[in-house]
Amino acid sequence: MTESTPFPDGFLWGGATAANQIEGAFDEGGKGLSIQDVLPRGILEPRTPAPTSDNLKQTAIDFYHRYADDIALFAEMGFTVFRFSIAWSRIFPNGDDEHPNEDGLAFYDRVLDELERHGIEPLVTISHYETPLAIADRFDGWISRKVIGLFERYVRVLFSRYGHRVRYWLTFNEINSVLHAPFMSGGINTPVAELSKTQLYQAIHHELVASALATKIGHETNPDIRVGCMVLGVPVYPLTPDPADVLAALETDHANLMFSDVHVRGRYPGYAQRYFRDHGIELEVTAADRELLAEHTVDFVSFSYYMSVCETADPAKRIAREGNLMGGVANPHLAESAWGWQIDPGGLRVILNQFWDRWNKPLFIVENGLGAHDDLVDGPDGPTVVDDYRIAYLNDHLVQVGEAIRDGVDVLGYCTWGPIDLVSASTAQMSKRYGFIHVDRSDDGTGTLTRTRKKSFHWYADVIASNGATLEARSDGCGVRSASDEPRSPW
Ligand code: BGP
Repeated sequence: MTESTPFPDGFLWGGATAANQIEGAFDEGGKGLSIQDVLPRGILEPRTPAPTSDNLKQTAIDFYHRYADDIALFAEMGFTVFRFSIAWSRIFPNGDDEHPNEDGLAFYDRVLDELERHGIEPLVTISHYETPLAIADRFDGWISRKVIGLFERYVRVLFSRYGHRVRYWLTFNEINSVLHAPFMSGGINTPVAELSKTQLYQAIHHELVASALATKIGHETNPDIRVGCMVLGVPVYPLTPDPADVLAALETDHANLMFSDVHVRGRYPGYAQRYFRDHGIELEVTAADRELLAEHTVDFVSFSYYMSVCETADPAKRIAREGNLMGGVANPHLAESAWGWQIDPGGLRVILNQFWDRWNKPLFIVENGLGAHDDLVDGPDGPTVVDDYRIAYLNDHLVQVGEAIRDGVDVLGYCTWGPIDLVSASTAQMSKRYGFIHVDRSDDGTGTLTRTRKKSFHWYADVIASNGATLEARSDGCGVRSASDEPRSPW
């Protein structure tokens, strides 16, 4: 850290993606189907019985064939980390195959070669909303304990193949999202209306045990490996100071925090045990499960951050908002994106402090970004997108990361979501764009897939080159004040 920037030397700067949202080549190289192949409209509509050709993810942005050029663009921005996921169905096309698919493994060797060539640290998500479809169809996803064994087989292959060249691993993307999207997040085929709480929490328990098992195998493979959990990070504010609202916010918080509490502390917290008792949830938890959870806790906590939500105990005030899976009650103080996601840079500082105070584990922001409509225009140096709105969003969030670092929070790094335009998870659109790099593809599937640098591309390159010194604390950027104009001090 220097006077001009709070970001420590070695802070990891980069971007994050998921296989199903970028790779395409859905049936190439021996790949099997995944649950994403039957979600052509994202999570908002139910799955289809079989794959349909209107699914943009079948081609996505063709990273499978264009990875070398895309990684070169990331390197041009100065990335020091790139988060991507491995498609489980590329490695085990049917989920329970006896041997892994060598073509699938070789693809990720090539991706890692390219990252190494550019000195970019890989950050690998083992399971990012892309469970092999056969596991959903034959076992009802994570409801079945058998899936722990299938996951173990997959994880052992990944660590033995890549464990000496990948240091940072994440087990399940946004593991707490299974509460809101059981099929996408947990491969659970049973419709939500028929899914009992016991089934849902049994599936969650199996994922938590599988995550601990992956941590164990990672550490045994290579003691330098660092395994993190990955949660949907959402600060929950009471809608009003009414103590009933404060308690409602605490309960929503608990429902989310339980996942990282188990990952970090190695056991179910008291409030979770009470919830299970109060709701007649009886889980099958073996002595071996308990031991795995207790002994193989994570090295760091990673999370996505897009928004905060409000909570209230008053049903009349529950005005729902579209949101990143969690929805939530609208906050009257915040603006929102074109997709109704409320924008709250200060919430990122809040959650960084909350997580640090709670667990004292290094934190990694592995997703943050603005989904927006972009227009390609002619600039002095050729086509571009003048995405000042994206620059403002990212600037203001990064300023808050800096504030949290000044607060003493240990932050390993920051990845924007979708450094290159990709297919949206919730709506399966191309037009919901996050990237620094524009990809010529429309929602109807037309387009040349040409890559074009946006204005934000050059902005992020400067941020990285200066290790954050070029970030600007803007007056409307939320909650950044100098000590002299502090309006009040609680100290
Ligand atoms: C997170 C997912 C990502 C990503 C992001 C943005 O929940 O981990 O896969 O897609 O949200 O969401 P969306 O694509 O729906 O805009």
